[in-house]
Amino acid sequence: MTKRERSLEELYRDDPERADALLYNRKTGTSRRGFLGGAGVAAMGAMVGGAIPFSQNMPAGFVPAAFAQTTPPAAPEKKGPQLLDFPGKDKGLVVLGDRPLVAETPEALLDDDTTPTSKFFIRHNGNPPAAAAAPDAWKLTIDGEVNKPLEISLGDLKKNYKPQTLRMVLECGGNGRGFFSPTARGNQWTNGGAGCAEWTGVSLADVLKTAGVKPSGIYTANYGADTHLSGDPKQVTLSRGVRIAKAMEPQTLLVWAMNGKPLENVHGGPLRLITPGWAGSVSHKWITKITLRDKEHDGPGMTGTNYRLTINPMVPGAKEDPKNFRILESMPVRSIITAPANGTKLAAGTRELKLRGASWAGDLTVKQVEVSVDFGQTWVRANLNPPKNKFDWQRWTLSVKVPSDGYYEVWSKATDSNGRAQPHVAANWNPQGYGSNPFHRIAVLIG
Ligand SMILES: Nc1nc2c(c(=O)[nH]1)N[C@H]1C(S)=C(S)[C@@H](COP(=O)(O)O)O[C@H]1N2
Ligand SMILES: [Mo]
Repeated sequence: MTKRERSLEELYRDDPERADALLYNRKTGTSRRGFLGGAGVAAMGAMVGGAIPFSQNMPAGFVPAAFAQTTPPAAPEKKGPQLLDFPGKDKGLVVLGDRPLVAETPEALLDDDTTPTSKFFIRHNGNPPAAAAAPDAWKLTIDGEVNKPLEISLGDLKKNYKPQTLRMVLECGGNGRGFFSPTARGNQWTNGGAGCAEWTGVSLADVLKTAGVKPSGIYTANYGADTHLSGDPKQVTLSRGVRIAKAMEPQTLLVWAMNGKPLENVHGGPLRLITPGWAGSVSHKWITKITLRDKEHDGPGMTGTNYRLTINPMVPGAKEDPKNFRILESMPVRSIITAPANGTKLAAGTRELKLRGASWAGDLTVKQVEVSVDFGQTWVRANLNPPKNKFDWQRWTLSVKVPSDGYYEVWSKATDSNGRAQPHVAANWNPQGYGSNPFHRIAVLIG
């Protein structure tokens, strides 16, 4: 790669519109409207490492997946992603923050039907408590708008209620945030703030029935044993809740086991809530208390622009109108390509790509997943598995033909059961970057 091409690549990262204009103007010397051609294609090909068979479909201002910034380094001074070093965790997880610890799972590590605990993402907001010495003695309190406040041990939860095991997606509310332009505040997740594990526990609804929720109990408030980063014991790290209807869904579980093993401390063990389909922050870890409230909860994480989407689109950076926000509840539809990995090089002469992936859609199911290898001109429908149970993800597979050696991008796009598809780029910008679910794109080089 020549010096000039390298700096063009840098320009692409910083200012794709200008980089694109440069490439295009080399041929036409005029406006950059239309398609990339001639010298522009050659320069782009040199950057991505091969001829681009479908270059005529590349739109202006397009940043190739080969050097789109998909895993931003946590520390700007470090080149490339910072990898996680944590007992029991895969070394391929990418650290987005170390105080509190936040780590995501690159898409290619989400290739298992059930995400192994070793590959499951981590999102702490405060300091986790010490691992419980006697898990079954862990106590959960239910109080507030109930007839009979209760305190129950984990041991009694296991004994007195009917356990069930469900495979369900847990996804951080900020998943996809890193795709927003301009940058939104918070951890710059790509698609890896999600995983799908087997969770064992009891329905929260069954326990709430014992306590007898009064008609005035319309919202929950969750509290856990982690402490505030400041060290101030009076400050609460995170306290979110949900409308009573979601709390009462049979799949909203008090969980003590993950993938058949006692729930690890890092994932909220010995006891956590899993509120599937909704932003991960309502799946409280190290849970100690659920208070029933007679109004929407207002704990840390519930107010301002926290876990909120805009009602009408806003101009990035404009003054925030509190009336224009609503709480993020169900997560939007998403698909990922889990094989091959982004940047895979295949032998010359390869004419078929064997693809695998996953897709999910919050409270909904996925109706279809489509794949394009020609920058979106044509789409092919993937084979899509049904979910094993409600809130499970749906794995997909597809074999696609390619006409020649060169640089390809594989794009995946899922559509939910209400007919909503993933957008081309992150849409509906909001200050804290929720709801970003653009197509997943990977680069593949043949020859
Ligand atoms: N007590 C407590 N629960 C919590 C959090 C937390 O910081 N403290 N983080 C939440 C967020 S934002 C997410 S995305 C999930 C992450 O769960 P995991 O670390 O097991 O992947 O836990 C949620 N539950
Ligand atoms: Mo999260």
